[in-house]
Formats: sequence, structure tokens, C-alpha cells
Amino acid sequence: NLKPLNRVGVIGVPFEKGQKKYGVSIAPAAVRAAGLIDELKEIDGLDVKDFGDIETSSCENNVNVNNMNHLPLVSACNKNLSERVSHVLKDGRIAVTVGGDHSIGVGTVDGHYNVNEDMILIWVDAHADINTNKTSESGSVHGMPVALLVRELSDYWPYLPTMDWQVPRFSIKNLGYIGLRSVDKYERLAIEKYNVPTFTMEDVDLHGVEKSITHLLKVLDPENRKPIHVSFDIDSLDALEAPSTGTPVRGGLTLREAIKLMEIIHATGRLRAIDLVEINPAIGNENDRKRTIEAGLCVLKAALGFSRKGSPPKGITDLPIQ
Ligand code: 4U7
Ligand code: MN
Ligand code: MN
Ligand code: MN
Repeated sequence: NLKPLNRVGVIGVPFEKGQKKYGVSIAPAAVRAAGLIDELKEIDGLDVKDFGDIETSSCENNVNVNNMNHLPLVSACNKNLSERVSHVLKDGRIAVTVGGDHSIGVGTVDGHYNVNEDMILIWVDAHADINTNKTSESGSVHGMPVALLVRELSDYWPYLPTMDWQVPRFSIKNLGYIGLRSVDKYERLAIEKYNVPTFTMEDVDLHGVEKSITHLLKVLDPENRKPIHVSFDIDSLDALEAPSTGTPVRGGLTLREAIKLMEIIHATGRLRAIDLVEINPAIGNENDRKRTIEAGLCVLKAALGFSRKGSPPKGITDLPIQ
């Protein structure tokens, strides 16, 4: 049976070619500068190791797949990332990946699946990210990672040059969504076709975040024994909570709801990988930037065991005597 892990490995992914705006690639540095590693080390009993940033090659290969921007760059980055995530997991640590745009979910989930085939995936996002190159209106791969990962959709893709390293083996039956409020037509069709358990913002409003995530976990893993991967897009938060992101959508999770969500996931003891993606420090003013990064840090800390109750001094049972 899975035991709670108190070791984490941090990976930065300064990659932004899965979408069109400048800035997501500077998020790992900005989140580190805001104190990521030290704040994680403050969490009671947590052993934190920084595995550095992933190399993101800049030489554009000249293969072109219709309506899939920068596929060779996305592919190269994700191949490295997948290996790094597997390495961190094999080191007995929870893989904490700071992106980068959401196309890097291909690498984190691939790397996790290669170590834990029974993993479940909770996609926390305003968007479903389950477009193929045929259904996408943007051609941006950050709207496609889920469709690239799941084996049930593999027949809906053309041959993808440079992507041979990635075999979509993860089953859509092990996927659940929370936070959705901007879903494209074919994305909705896919979600309904495969009956993907989904808590849109409408559902979160109806049932509350606690019942939503508890139900999602119950449906995906009734016996409470599977490793959990959370892919957290900062735009799942309301645009007021996290303004510095490329595709903000109003009406999202409050920071307190996201913290509650993560505290519940932490309490399972089965979180094995978490991605924090789509923070764009180049969008908005200094205040927006600070607010967004702080929100991301709060979410990660809650997922990794930070308690809002505080933690008592280690090995001490009384107040200091005068
Ligand atoms: B993100 C979109 F059309 N669906 O495919 C698309 F609305 O990782 C948005 O969730 C994708 O931020 C958003 O381009 C990707 C669009
Ligand atoms: Mn996303
Ligand atoms: Mn999104
Ligand atoms: Mn976005």
C-alpha cells in the first residue's frame, strides 16, 4: 500500500512554445525568486531537493504538422522532462514541476506513468486541454496535452514526427477534471463520449470544492490506493486571484477553494506529482505578478502539507521558561 511521502523534488521548465505569448518561460525563475525552495523547506518534516531546470532547445526543426505550433520544440522539451520526472519519482520523491505552459503536462504525465502505471490524473483548469490539431482553434499545444496523453484518442491524431518517444498509454478512464468553465465544442464532445468525471465551476458552485474533489477521488479510485498526479493550471483560479496568466477566465476558484482542494489531496497521502503551470510574470503590473506567484506558492504548499493551523516547534512540549 502507498505510504505518505515527505520528500519532494522540484523541477523548473522554462518553456513557452506551447502558446503564443512571451513570459511563461520566466515563471520558474520568478517562482524560485519568490522563495519556492525555502518556503517548501519550511513545511514540517519535508525534505526538499531542487533538480534544476529542464533544457529547452531553441533550434527549430523544420517538420511541420498542420495546426500544431512548434511541435518539435514541444516534443524535445517534454522528452527531457519526462525523463527528469521519472528520475525524481524513482528517487522516492514527489515530483513538483513548475512550468512553463501546459504543453509540459505531456512530459510530466508521461514520466509519471512510466513509473506508476496505476496513477490517476486530476486536471485542475479553466480549460479542458483536450483538443486535437483538428479541433483546436488556436494551434497552440497547451490546449492539447490531454488529447496527446490518452490512448483512447490516439486514432484521432495524424502521425506526429519527433513524438515517437511518447506512446499514449494512459487511459482516459483515470482522468478527472475540476474547475472547468471554458470548454470548446469538441472538447465537450470528448468529455461526454468518454464520460470523464468532471466538476465544472457550475458543479463546484453547486456542491462545494470539498465534496467535488472527494467525489472525484472516489470515482477514480474507490479503494484509495492509487498514486495521484495533479496538473494545476493557475488559470483554474479566478482571474482576480491570478491575473498574470495567458488565458484568464473570470468566475474561477478562489485561492481558499484551491487551498482546500490541495489540503484534501495532501491528506490522502497519495500525491506523487504536481504541476504548476501557465503563470506568466510578463502579464500585468507588479501587483498582479506578485499576487499570481503568491497564489501559486500557496497552492503548492497546501498540496505538500503546509498547515494553516501552523506547526508546533520540533521536539518541544512547553513554552520557554524565563
Ligand atoms: B491552457 C483553447 F481555444 N481551448 O485550445 C485552445 F479556448 O493550458 C484554450 O488551459 C487553451 O491554458 C488553454 O487554444 C490552454 C481556446
Ligand atoms: Mn491548461
Ligand atoms: Mn487553462
Ligand atoms: Mn492559460
